Amino acid sequence: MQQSLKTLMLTAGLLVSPLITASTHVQTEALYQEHCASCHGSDRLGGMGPALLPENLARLKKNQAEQAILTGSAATQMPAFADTLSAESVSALAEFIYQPPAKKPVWGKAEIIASHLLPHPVSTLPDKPAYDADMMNLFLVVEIGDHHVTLLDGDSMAPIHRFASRYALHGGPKYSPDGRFVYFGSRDGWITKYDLYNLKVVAEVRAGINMRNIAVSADGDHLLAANYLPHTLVLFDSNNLDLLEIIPVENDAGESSRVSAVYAAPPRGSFIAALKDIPEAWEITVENNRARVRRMKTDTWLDDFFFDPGYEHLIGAARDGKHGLVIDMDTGKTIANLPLPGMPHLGSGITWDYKGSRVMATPHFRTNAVSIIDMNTWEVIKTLETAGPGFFMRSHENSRYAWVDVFFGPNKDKVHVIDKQTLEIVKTLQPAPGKVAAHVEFDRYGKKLLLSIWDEDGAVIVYNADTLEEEKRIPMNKPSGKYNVWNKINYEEGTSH
Ligand code: DHE
Repeated sequence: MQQSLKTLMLTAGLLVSPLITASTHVQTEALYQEHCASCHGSDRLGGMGPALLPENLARLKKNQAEQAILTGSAATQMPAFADTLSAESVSALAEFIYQPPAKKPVWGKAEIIASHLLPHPVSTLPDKPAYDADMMNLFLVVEIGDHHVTLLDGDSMAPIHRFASRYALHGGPKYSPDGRFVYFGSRDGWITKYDLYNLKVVAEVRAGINMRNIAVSADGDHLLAANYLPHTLVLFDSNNLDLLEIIPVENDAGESSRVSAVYAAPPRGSFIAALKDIPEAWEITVENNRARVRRMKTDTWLDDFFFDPGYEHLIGAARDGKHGLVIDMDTGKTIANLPLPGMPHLGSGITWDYKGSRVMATPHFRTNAVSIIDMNTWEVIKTLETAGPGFFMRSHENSRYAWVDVFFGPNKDKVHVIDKQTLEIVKTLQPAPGKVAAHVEFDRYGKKLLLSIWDEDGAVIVYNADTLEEEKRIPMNKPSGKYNVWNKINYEEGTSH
């Protein structure tokens, strides 16, 4: 957003002006209602702008919130208030939005149904692609810098289309089994169903106030949303996102829990949910559009999940960050305890064949390490030292390499390439010094891959997966995840599911 000279001088403290100043809570609330409520909702639950509640703002520092109020937010409708509000009012407003609301926010059946939008119902759309491309080798790139998504042709690596998304998408978008539709989830609870044939939004619905992620059933018929706020799982018919059921998440004693994440378990025809505040993992099956919950009590609170390819075992990260538990999905019993000391990020784990055995590898949030685990013996067979804690790991069945980023710390601009047969780091790349390089996704053949330069002035870099040479840079606004249709719908072993 362009800043006026006056705005710049006010921000720099070079100009003093008789601006509106709020000195009491009541005045601040009045300021909020006057200047913010039209976009962010009078109850702060969000509207055209994001929700302004403490849970939803956990990832935004207060000084960043103040800056956004003063100067606006680039590439959004958020205007600058430096010409209207005094520094004290800006601080008071920032303080105000981090306070819990006086009345506990409600997001139940009525709110969900009222939020439902159907701009282009499936039945009104032609069922042929409106453009020429290998529909199985498309990539979606989520650009979190200005909340957009770019559709890339995976053969030519050229952008086909770019469209606005809901605010702050998080988690992997999920494709329908035929790859035609994609479902996005936003941290504010919005689910968007998008038609890749016609480049149109089919339906949208808001499942919660603060949502973690969504999962689509293996048959494509149902979608389940995992919420932090309220403590619910919400089941939808995936066709037009009609609400089917709200599942309250609580234990036998009636204590409720946030849902950390929900996953589809295709071979079991079920969903698995990780609960944040109750030591239980839930398996949910849907019959006649009704959810049936099977509870597995666990020895401790488990957060981040990974599954073996047959979904016979669940591997969960213990909340203390010091180990992982392997749970037999049929008996619900813990069968192994893995020493994973640095808060493993199991959600981005991958598997491959190593000397006749299936191994899984996971980076860690708190340790400079990648752990490689034999999935038959459940032993850690190698701990690779990395240049810092990592976030995402990726490979492809046809590639001899696995890629892991160094997301945190002074080496955040580096990416390691691991040889899957020697289990050694064979190359470390630093494609854009000073800028985070993270999250890789391969094309359907495992021949090329995309890496994000995670910056507003960033890019997606195309590499040759064999020579590891850079082929192309496509400028993008803070690209985060990339998702290849073929890899995702075929549950490719090197990608997230
Ligand atoms: Fe994520 C996936 C949890 C912070 C970007 N993240 C996931 C998933 C979970 C998760 C459970 C798998 C869901 C799925 O794909 O359906 N993420 C968490 C956290 O608990 C954590 C650490 C804290 C939080 O505030 O939520 C967290 N995540 C982040 C970020 O800070 C990232 C880097 C930037 C952002 O957009 O918020 C981030 N998470 C991602 C991405 C995926 C993801 C890009 C999808 C990865 C994939 O390849 O599928």
